[in-house]
Amino acid sequence: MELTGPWQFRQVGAAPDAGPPAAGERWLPARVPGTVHTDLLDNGLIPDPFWGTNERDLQWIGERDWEYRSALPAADELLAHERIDLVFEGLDTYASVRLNDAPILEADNQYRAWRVPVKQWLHAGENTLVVRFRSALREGKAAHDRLGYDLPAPNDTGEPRVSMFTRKAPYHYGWDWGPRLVTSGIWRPVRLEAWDGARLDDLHVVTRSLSDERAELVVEATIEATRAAPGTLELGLAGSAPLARVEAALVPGSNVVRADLHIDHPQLWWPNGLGAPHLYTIEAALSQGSVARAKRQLRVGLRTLEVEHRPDAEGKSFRVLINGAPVFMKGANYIPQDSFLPRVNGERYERLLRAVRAANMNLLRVWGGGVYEDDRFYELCDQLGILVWQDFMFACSQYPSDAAFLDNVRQEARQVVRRLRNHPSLALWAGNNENEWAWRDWGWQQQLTEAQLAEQRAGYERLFHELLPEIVAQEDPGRFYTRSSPSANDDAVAPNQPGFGDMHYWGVWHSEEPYERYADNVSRFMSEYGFQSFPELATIGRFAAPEDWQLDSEVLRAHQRHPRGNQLIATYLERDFRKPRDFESFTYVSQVLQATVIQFAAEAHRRKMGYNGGSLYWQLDDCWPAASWSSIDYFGRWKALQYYARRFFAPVLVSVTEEQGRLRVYGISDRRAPTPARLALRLLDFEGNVFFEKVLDVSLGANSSQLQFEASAAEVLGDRARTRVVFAAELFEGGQRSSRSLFYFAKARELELPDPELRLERGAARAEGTSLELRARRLARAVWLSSPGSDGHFSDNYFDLLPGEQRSLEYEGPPAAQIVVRSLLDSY
Ligand code: BMA
Repeated sequence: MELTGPWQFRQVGAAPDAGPPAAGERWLPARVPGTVHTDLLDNGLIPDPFWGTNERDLQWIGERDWEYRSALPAADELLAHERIDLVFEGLDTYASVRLNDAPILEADNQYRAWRVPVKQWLHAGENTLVVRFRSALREGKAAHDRLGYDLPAPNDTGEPRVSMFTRKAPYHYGWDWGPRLVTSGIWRPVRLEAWDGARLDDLHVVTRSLSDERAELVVEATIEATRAAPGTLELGLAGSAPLARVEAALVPGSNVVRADLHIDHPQLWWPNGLGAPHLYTIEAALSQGSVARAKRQLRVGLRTLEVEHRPDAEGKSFRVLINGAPVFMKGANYIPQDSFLPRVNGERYERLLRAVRAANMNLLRVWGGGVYEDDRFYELCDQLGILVWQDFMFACSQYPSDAAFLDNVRQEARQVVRRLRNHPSLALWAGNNENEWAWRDWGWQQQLTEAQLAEQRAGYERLFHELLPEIVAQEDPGRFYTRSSPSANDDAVAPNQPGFGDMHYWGVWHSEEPYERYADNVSRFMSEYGFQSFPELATIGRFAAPEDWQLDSEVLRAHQRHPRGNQLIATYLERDFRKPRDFESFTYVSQVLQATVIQFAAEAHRRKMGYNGGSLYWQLDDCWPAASWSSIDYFGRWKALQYYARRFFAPVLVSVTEEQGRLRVYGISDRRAPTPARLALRLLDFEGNVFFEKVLDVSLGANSSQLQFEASAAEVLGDRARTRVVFAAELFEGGQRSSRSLFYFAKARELELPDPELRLERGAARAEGTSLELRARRLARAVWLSSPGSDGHFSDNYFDLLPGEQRSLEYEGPPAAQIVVRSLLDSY
């Protein structure tokens, strides 16, 4: 029985310190799952925290204590059960729970679930459940004072920084892409579970061996029993005869029952792009005598997955092998989709993960500054063939390591590993985000005394080199654990050292290096690199009034959390593009710039496949509407980068470079078998005159990047001006174009772009949308379709059209929407 309410909430204790009109101690309607912030918002007591600079005035919420209550009706029928458990899937964070005034639980970890047997406190009729939250900021401050010195956490915008003391999403305390909104509340579902005799606590499915002929599985069931009695566990595949039946003599408490299963001629699970992500549904039924006790369904995928991370001639590898063969990982870093997590519903998960699949990605990294995601997230990843690199939730901070803290983390890790280990999408565990690198290179050690240093170093090792890998080895044996990202997992090798393990490369952006440097900074797995942009006006309009639509307005600055963000965008923009004529043009060019830069990096990474095992840009999504590194904004709108990603992560890619005067064309394929293709090369001017043409029959090697054509750039160009021509390389398979690269010999700002004379024709409007035909008379750079005032999605956007080219598109949105088409020429 899920306890959805009605719930009420109130602030605890008066709020003597001035500040805004506090909610007072009145009981008000609340939502569970929910947060205090969203409940205050729903009651009209605070303005939208994302609007304008409102965030600043709402800091008091995180400093107060809050209380939730609900009446819990208990019918005789419920009370007749032998056991009644109250289960909280998540409490944010320091919570004292009372049932009919009896203290039943003290919680102190947002990431843990809590199960409390409550039958003894329940009575017939109405029961009162009260959850009181103490301010995480005050609790953190007390822990800070007990430690007696500051721990580094550069993204925490508080004073002092206390986020590391609380097992709560680090990004709630502020980040360089997100606001500081320190929530509390019952953030995941609460339920009552009534049962008798025995219940299925957990199922763990392990693939023992896998071949085309046969899959051998072991299912390990954890069963909680109330008394000594026999139990029967039956396992089968949905819709077919049982595969195994085990009789067990259950003892009171926890029991582990094992069963072997096999599946003949199994269908394998493949990540996106390589095959279907086939799932089997395993059904488990627990009974005692003729009484059914519990039933559970579990969807499993059969695949082998290995992370190869071993010393070699070039350093230390880092690549993923699936079903025996290396697979290049293409994807992005994922952050929580909202500052207020319970707002992320199934539809938002589905929309985002479908966009990930559409962009030809096969892996997301669930970054360590957020949360272990909802089950829904991993289920969708299983279904869509998206692998998950799962960080433990530690990021860019030094953490305490006292016994209580470590014990809390141990419980958290055990729970989360058990919860996620059955997902075929789960690829690997990582201890933390950037803590190893930060400890070494960010000046943290200089902030500490000798004694503090020794204490912190030992604590770090205890947590990330011992505790977490031990839990993974016990609960999820065989799954790869890397102690940090980036890391070479070797004390003698610095994290981020080229050639050794994964790399976060931030020379471009943070160090202002030209983006061409991406090509010289490819390591064994590129787990982070990124570049910011602004969202489109429709999104900006949701947090700023038109009079604030300028870069230096207070509101725009409040929605740019990287201290030098706007300046960096401007610096890079000037290097490559002409000065945008107005604010909207600026937002558009910022997106084209971001997409151009990240495409350059991702192609360089893919050209080095084999040596390099993957490319994950920073970052996929946003937790609020703002300027950031994301490719999809808070409202789900695709930025230019998301469209570009679909092209640069395509299974087959043609990539063109000019290096030391040599023009090189690479054919890149992720396919499992060699692919015959036709490579068509042309040099043309912006009017469509062709000066060079060549067609080659090529074979794209399986899972490889190969040089397919090379010539002197000067020879190809002849006497044509670099600013007036484009080199088009296209790959065709069976007459169908699978990839195209348009290579320009000059920066966008130097190109002498003619008026493309874009012509848009609309087909008949249908309920789902409208077909469009777009034609360019001359070359059109970065064509941008938009539908001001109505929120539609274009099947493709932000693309170049060659002279005379026509493109069919679909517009999904209101049939009567106005559609505007522009190109780079219109931006200056
Ligand atoms: C990386 C991430 C984040 C951060 C991003 C942009 O290092 O791990 O901490 O948001 O850079 O600065």
